[in-house]
Amino acid sequence: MTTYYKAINWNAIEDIIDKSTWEKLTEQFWLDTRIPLSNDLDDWRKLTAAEKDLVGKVFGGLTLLDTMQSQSGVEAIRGDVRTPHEEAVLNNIQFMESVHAKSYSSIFSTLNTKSEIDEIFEWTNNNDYLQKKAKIINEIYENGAALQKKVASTFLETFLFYSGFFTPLYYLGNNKLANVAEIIKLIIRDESVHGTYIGYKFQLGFNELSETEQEEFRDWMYDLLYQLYENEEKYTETLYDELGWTEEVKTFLRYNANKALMNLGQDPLFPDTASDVNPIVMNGISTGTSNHDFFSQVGNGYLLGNVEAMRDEDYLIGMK
Ligand code: MN3
Ligand code: MN3
Repeated sequence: MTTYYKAINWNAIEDIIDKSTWEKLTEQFWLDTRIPLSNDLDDWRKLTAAEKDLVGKVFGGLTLLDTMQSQSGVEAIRGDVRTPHEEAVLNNIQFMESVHAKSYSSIFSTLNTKSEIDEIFEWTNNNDYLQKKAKIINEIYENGAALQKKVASTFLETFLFYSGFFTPLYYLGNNKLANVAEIIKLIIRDESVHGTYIGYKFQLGFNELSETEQEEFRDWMYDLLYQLYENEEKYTETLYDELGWTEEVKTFLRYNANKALMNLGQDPLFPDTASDVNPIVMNGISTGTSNHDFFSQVGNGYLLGNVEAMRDEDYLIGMK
């Protein structure tokens, strides 16, 4: 038997979502080094010790999650691609996960001393709730079926990050730490595309299951989400009780858990909607760079799906 090695042909697209996602992701490429973080130092000095401690811990937790996505998260779903273009999109996603993980270190090196940074990483690498969420997700990445891995990835991207994102968005809404928040908004913009894309690929596979299989899978998926949510509640309490923000953060978590289910084409689990979330935080999400909701402008359909097929004329425009 001869093995044929196949060259990727971007002129024979099997799934237009691969192409439009590639274009979206490359268009919104960014690097942490281009954000003037030191402009936030005046704001930083005015925060209380408890607030500074919170900021360090939420970014420590986010660093752990983005590290995981850049290392095992993308690798876990790479083996199950449906098209060669999907793998190219995953390459982009994986690199950006490394940019995300690195960007928190840029924030630390601007705001914190060397010994504070060491303490943050020590805390992150030993916090029970953080370690538990990393373990739950990673075990699915290692041992789960193809569709289960995509669910784990989408839950992480569209839900588990938000206990951490709440803090910088809250400060942004209060006109504080604007450059730190700019980085977070760029990350959220990326995660929004990642969650939608992987959720879309999930739906293609899910729709191929029989009704009984779908029902069984749904039970597993909702159990997992609830297990993660319970852990997230405890994590939120340890972080936010001291400042009295816990209940607001939990509302934000439930709202984002529903968005994760929406990305997977499923019904919401919680009654919370955008109007229940602290408007200061929603405002932080929707201003400036951020395009957080650009996929949901058309309900739970995909704006990506509205992309018009390219015609021959489109390719000729730039050549005239
Ligand atoms: Mn990321
Ligand atoms: Mn991501």
